[in-house]
Amino acid sequence: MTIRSAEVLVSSPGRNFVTLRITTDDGVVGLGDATVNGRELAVAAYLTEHVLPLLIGRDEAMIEDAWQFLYRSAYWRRGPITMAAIAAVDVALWDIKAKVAGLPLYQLLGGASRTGCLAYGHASGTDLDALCVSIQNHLDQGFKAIRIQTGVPGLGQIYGVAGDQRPGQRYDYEPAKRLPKPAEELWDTRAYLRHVPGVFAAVREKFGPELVLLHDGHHRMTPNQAGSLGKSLEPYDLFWLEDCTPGENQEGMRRVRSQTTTPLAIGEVFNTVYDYQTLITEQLIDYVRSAVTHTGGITALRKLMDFAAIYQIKSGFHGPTDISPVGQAAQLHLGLAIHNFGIQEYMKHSEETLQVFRTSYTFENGLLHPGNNPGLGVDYDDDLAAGFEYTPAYLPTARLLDGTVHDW
Ligand code: EZ4
Ligand code: CO
Repeated sequence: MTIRSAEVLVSSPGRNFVTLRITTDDGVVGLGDATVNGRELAVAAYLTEHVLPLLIGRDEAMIEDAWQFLYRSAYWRRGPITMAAIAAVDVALWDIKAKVAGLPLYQLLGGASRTGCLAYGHASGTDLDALCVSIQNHLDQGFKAIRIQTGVPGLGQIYGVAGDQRPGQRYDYEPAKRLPKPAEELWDTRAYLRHVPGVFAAVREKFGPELVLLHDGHHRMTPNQAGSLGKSLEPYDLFWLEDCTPGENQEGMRRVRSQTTTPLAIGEVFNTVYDYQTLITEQLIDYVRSAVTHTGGITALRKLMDFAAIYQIKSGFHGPTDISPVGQAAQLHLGLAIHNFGIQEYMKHSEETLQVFRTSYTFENGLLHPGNNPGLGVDYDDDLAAGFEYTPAYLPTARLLDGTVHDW
């Protein structure tokens, strides 16, 4: 068979998504996710202008060859836009291969290594009481692992904390509320560092020692501040502290690692294995945060995870709602199959999103499972998608109290 057509589908069912659909001359359809939150049309153009014309007529079964060709023939290497475009092609071709085989994709990746993928949800509250309500909601939904974020006294709205505390309101669909420019938030790292350990103490006191707790620092600390926070959180037994400092300075993580035994997770903004080279070989992290969508697809992330396995580093794939259900399904198949699976981030998509993307993955007793339909197990409804037009939407941006732009 060969690739007959490929289309880039941009839609906004609840939030913006870029989806690639590849169809073979036999009519087999594969889907890939190419969504880069806040920069969606850059990937759409990269695919439409520079990748799609190269796909038509290729043998869709030659996935490794397609990956190497798209990575090496571009001359320009790496970067989030390129790697998301390659990921979309890669995942769509894996979807096709598994459908042709009549198997769920995880079977082609070696089969299931576990009954399901431990998932963590996002609890948040502007204050401790609201946070505890949010944690209880997650426990009621069956979550066994929960990320907790709270407001900081003296600061207003902070990313990762629901602004609207009424039941059913969520912060994650369109954090910038579809403004033409990113919303600005105030940030003060010292105030944050003073506040967070007390929150963990109170949550441990109320919910007990067994609950798996995580926290995201969103790149806002220096390595020294991160080491200090990690140390002060040790009594509360975190599953991980995520993005405690910008990870692109890989050597900076040596400083953090030498200060604390709190497990560390990094990499949701990385796009290749090279971003992790020092972090992995020096065992400076415990979990790889990459998403299939932003790291060149299943082909690349599986190799990255095999490299990490040698150093006892596990997966913790990025799974916010800006990873489409196609991207989430792909990493559930990979997570189910690899030996060094750690945990999977899981924020349920909005009803609109799940109308357009029909999924077959399940969430039960705290575990996600990709389902047993052939391929990825996700279908895309064009008619419904047509009702949700793309609208620019940005993540918020952070400034220090004196107006200085800070790390996001
Ligand atoms: O801010 O998905 O761990 N999860 C996160 C996410 C990211 C957004 C960025 O697109 O940090 O909520
Ligand atoms: Co994060």
